[in-house]
Parts: sequence; C-alpha cells; structure tokens
Amino acid sequence: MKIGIVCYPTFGGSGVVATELGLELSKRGHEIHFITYNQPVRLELLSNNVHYHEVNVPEYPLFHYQPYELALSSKLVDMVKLHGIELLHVHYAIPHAYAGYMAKKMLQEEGIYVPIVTTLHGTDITLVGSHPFYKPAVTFSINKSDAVTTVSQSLKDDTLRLFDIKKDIHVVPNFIDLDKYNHMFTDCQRGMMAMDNEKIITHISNLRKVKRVQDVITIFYNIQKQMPAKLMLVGEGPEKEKVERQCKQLGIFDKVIFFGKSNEIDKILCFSDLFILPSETESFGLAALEAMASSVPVISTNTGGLPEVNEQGFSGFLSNVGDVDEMTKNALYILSDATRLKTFKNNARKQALIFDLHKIVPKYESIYEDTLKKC
Ligand code: GMT
Repeated sequence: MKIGIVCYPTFGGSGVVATELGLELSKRGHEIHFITYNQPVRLELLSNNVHYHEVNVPEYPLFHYQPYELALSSKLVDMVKLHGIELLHVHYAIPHAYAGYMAKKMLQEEGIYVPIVTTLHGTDITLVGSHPFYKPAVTFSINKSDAVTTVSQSLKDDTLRLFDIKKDIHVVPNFIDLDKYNHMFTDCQRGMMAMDNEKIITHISNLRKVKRVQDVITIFYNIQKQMPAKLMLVGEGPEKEKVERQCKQLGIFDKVIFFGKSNEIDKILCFSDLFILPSETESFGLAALEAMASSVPVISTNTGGLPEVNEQGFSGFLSNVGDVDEMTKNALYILSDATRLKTFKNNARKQALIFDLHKIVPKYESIYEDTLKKC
C-alpha cells in the first residue's frame, strides 16, 4: 500500500509511534510518505520506501496565527495526487484529522477517494480536544474519519465519555521494537554515570505539568536518603526550571543528571535500574514501555492506560496520583534486594513482549485493508 502518515515530528509519544509505525510498515513492503512540518526526530534514514514531504507555512504579517491546517491539507492533496497515496493515517486529532478531512473532500471533487484513519493519542482527547474551543471540530473530524483507533482501552472510554462519537473505535496499543532495546549483549557504559554501588533512577518526559516531575524529585529524594543513587532526568519542558530549583533546595542537585532532549533513550535506559512515571494522566505511557523493553521496572501512577501497560507487582507498581510515600516505599522494595531487583527487571522485559511491534503493526495493516475495501 501507499500510505501517507501525518504526525507531529517532535519527541512526543504520538510522533514517535507514528514514525516507528511508518518505518516498520516500510520494512513490510509498504511505501510510506511522512507529511509534516519537520523531519520526524526518529526518522534518520530515508529510503526508496520512506519519503518525507515538508509542509511549509509562509509567514504573512496579516496573520496573527499562521494557517497550518490549510497548508497541511493543500500539501496532502498535492502529495496524494503526485505519489498515488491510497490512504492517509493521521496521528493526533488536532488539527490532523481536520486537515485530513478537508484534503479528502478536495480530492473527492476531482474524483479521487482517499480514506482517513485517525489515531487518537491522549492529550488530543483528555487535555486539549475536550476544551470547548476545540470540541465541535474534534468531534466532527473523529466522526468523519473512515476508521478511528485509540492507543488504549482507557483512551477509548475517555473518548466515548467526552465526545458524541458515532464511529466504532478500535483499540490498537502502542508497540515497541524489542530488538532495539535488547541489551543482553551490550556494554551499557554504566560506569560513566554512577558508581558501582549507586542505583540509577530514570524519568523521561516532556517535563510538562501533567507529568508531575516534582513528584519524581520527591521520590528520588526519599530513595537517596536510604541508599546511594543517581537520577537521570531526560527531556525538556516548562517544568524544568522549577524542578532544578527543587533539586537545589533539597541539596541533591549533584545527584541529578539533566540530559535534555535525547535521541539515545535506549542507551540511557540500558544502565537504569528503575523508571518513575507519576503522571496525572497518561493514555498509554510509551516511555514506561520503552523502559520495560530495556528491562527496567516501572513505578507509575494507576491513571488512564497505565494499568494496561505496567502490571502491578510484576513489572513494577502502580499508585494513586500524588501518593509519593507509597511510590517511595515500592521503589525501595524493588531496589533494596539484588535478587528481587533482578526478578523485576526480567519481568519488565517479559511484560514488554506483549507489545512487540510484530504483533501490533499487523493490526494497523488489517484496519487499512478493511478501510480500503469499504471505499
Ligand atoms: O505525553 C505527552 O504529553 C505527549 C503525548 C503526545 O501526544 O505525543 O503523549 C501521548 O501519546 C503517547 C503515544 O501514544 C502516549 O504514550 C502518552 O501516554 C500520551 N500522553 C498523555 O496521555 C498525557
């Protein structure tokens, strides 16, 4: 199939999933066209089967807001016609599902039919999409999609609760390339980061309020009082300065390594002992899955789709949002005994096998085939 993929090209989970999906589909013989405003961060290699088309939005002083949806829908029309793209898979409803629908309508005028598959990722539903300013347009574009998927059952439930949806929603969980995170034969260069007796705790996110990064710091502060430890904080975002100040105030600044944005998540996870994800809400928690695939147990909240990813007492532990005491207790329980830590590490990897990309990507292929058959 010739498939157009529309996504955010940034470090966010939706862009990462869209990029990994496109790359895997290309390996399975499909021709993939990424259409977005920058080359997706995880898209390093373009090949015969993988193309990238940039959406340009020229600045014009009259516009207070530049009309990205307009530029995107025009680009979609042009690329569908130029490359014979058969189907558009848009990731993140806002504004991609809307732009996809406009492109589809413009193409129909010329007798070309291109179905739209929309994947909802989380904040497009729970935080942004349900805002009254966007809700009518988001409801419309979901209902007008030819197929709709969510990355967890929890996000499907949220979508049906928050919007008046008349379409079937397929749950297709996020997936992971297990080979990329198999560190069995890798030298993790742990010595560069910490002493042998120090435990390495990791948190990776866009450091937004929803991630509750201050809880990460509190939990780490409690852990390092009980055992030697270092914290790896990966990502950039609006909470960073607050978190830096918190580390200074607690006197643990020298025990926290701020990595900023990184394309080497697998290398960082390779030397990690424990991953902390205390989010307020999380439709899936791709970062937790990446940790588990690297054999890193997860201390998370029990919100949204996290219970579908992290298994209580097996791959880690789940607690109520904000319950930093329980999260500390569980972290210490895992870390304080070498045999127990090893068991949790093995279990984390086993749990990640459920989300093997070879099992999940065919689900998207069959949705594409069914959607094309219905046209
Ligand atoms: O987590 C974020 O804030 C980024 C956001 C995104 O849209 O990229 O992530 C969402 O989509 C990911 C991929 O499907 C999910 O793993 C994240 O759980 C989800 N984030 C939230 O629901 C807060």
